[in-house]
Amino acid sequence: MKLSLIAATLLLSMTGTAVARDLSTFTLVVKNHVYQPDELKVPAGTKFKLIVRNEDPTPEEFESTDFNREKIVLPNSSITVYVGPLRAGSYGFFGDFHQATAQGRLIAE
Ligand SMILES: [Cu+2]
Repeated sequence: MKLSLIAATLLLSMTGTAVARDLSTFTLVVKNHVYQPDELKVPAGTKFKLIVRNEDPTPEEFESTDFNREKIVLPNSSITVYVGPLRAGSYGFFGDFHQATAQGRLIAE
């Protein structure tokens, strides 16, 4: 990814942190290069917190073009991303380093 994108992502993360305290939190786990769950229900119309934990011995990159996030998850580590508010609908995400298997969706409702 481009440096400007990294900067923008960092900025988004930081502005997210200020209001993070009361947000609903959801967790995704990457294991064997597969997201568990691969379909996650989230609330529409409100911001929420997503924790992505990588239980593989290799790095992954949590990425979504649908809700515009991209963040490296080191082996045996977690990241936090702030998402939303989303309109009701289905939003794909994937693991950029293992796209053949690491695919999932957020279902906002
Ligand atoms: Cu990427």
